[in-house]
Amino acid sequence: MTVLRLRGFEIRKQYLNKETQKSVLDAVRAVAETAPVFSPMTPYGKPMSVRMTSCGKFGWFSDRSGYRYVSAHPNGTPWPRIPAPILDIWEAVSGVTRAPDCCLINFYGEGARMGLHQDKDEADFQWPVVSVSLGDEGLFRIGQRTRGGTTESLWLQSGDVVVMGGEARLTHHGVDRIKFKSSSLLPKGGRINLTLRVVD
Ligand SMILES: O=C(O)CCC(=O)C(=O)O
Ligand SMILES: [Mn+2]
Repeated sequence: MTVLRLRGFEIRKQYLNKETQKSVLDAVRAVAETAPVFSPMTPYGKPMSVRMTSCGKFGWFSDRSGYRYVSAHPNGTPWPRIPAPILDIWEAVSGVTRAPDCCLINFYGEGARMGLHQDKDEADFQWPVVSVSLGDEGLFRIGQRTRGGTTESLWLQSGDVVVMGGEARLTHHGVDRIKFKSSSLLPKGGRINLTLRVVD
């Protein structure tokens, strides 16, 4: 395992071994059984290309009224608990003692992407966001705290864990594209990214 630092992002390459990736994947599948993935509508009225669901006290949601955290899935059921194998990763790398209260699960199928954005719907930016990548490689782009300016990109692979904290907590980031079927973890292809957050 190597640790890269890019604009304050701490990138732990190959942090999760294959076996752990599989147990995290099983945990994600169990969450998606109670809380199925859906395509959130952007406030601009276009569905996002990334499909999402969440677990924890809060889940991320978006529609015409904007981006926000909500305490139930759009189908009305409370979000499932964050499974232990996912909490273990936060405990090991976040550097904080408070537990996360949201794990956003993003599923990128072929052609899905996520534009440059800041994670800024949480109450307190002293808490880091921890990101876990599974499945196909994704081209992760890192910008600046303010909009515009230069960016740097790197490929995130299955098992990579990124800690976005400190000076990097409000840095713009996004996923330009995935290399569909570049990993064998998901037999049908696709990329899963988990972000663990402290919301309230
Ligand atoms: O998919 C990724 O690597 C990043 C996801 C992300 O930035 C988010 O969900 O806010
Ligand atoms: Mn983000």
